[in-house]
Amino acid sequence: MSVSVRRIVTRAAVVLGVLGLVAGGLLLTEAGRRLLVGWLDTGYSVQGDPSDLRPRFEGADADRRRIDVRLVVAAEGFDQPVDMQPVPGHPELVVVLEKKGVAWWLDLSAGTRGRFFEVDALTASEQGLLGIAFHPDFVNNGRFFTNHTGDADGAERTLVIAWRAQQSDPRKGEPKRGATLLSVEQPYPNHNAGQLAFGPDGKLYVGLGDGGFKDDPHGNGQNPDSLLGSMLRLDVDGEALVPADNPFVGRPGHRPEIWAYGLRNPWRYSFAPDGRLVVADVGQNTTEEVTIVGRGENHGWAAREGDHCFPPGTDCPPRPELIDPIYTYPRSEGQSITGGYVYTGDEVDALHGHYVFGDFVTGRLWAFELPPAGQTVQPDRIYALGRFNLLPSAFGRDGDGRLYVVDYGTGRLLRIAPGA
Ligand SMILES: [Ca+2]
Repeated sequence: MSVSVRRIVTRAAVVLGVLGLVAGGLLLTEAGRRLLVGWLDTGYSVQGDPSDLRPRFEGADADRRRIDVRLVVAAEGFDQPVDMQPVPGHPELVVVLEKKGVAWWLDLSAGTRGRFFEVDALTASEQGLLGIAFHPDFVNNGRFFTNHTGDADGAERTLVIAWRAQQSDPRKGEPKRGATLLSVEQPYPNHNAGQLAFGPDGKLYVGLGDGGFKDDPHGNGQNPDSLLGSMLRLDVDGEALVPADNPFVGRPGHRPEIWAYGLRNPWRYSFAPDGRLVVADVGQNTTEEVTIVGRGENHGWAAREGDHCFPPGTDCPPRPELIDPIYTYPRSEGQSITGGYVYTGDEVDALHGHYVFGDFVTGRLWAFELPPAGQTVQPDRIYALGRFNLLPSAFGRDGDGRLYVVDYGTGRLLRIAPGA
């Protein structure tokens, strides 16, 4: 090899090496950034023109059966909205939460809105004002509950607060903040979950993620002595916060608040009309999942991610006691599942009785009928609604059961309407 050729080869190797380092660094940075700050604060923005609301059917969706819908802008101008809940007793009213700590009432018929209340929320990463649930008897007692991350006793905590509205109407005056029902220290700013939901049993279900950061470093998912990585069940009406019939009451090494555990980040969940608790659990490396959560169950994280061994590629012993999801999807389809609701409205006939959900990162929406107990969703039973130019942080319902996508990216509420 001549000197000049050797020089060229050496230079080429150096250039390739530098390029490799740069590429590796970017990958590391991107991966690290996602894991450190979480999806809600990654600077993710809507891909494509947000005014174009036509669905696209790409990748696996191209071969799926479709349900023909269109998205109709029902409201806009919210700042990083993360939850939308109907106000009991007022079919035209919903409450919309902004991550930074502001709750708005919105009259969907009149198009009017106003500030309902505020909390002093931490807002880094996946922190914020993240969930609200109205008491099943809100029309008589004005009670509701919020979930936010705040600073208490010098620590970052998930706080579940009891409130009482005036005259059971968010439009009439400031609600009164009451007791702190739950205060759980958060080791990292991500994986706080955030939803609150009342079950058909009248109990309040509080999902908690594993606490962060990645790989569940404290082993919270598989530790029933930690509230993190669990679904909690609380009694907001009785003398005691913990229902006597919770599965782990009186069992040593288990927190009695826990209904089920082994969850990574149950960001959004809901109760189906048949009473089953449908949880969308956000994955880490390979798999997003929908799972039905029952009493006393272990859902596997971080021994499993979805229905695979974790870490990926490892061999893990069979553990029949771990509950597998009913549906999973891979990274090629999305990176952060947003759970929705079983559709009970009569606006979109084809969606009736289908669980509608989506992916925060890719803006894809899907639907399926919940399978019978113990069964999974068959591949030919998943319907594509399409991929849209939005970041669905949540789904919401109005008083008539119509369904909305909460778009974190542009601050819009988009009603799912029949296709044109
Ligand atoms: Ca956390």
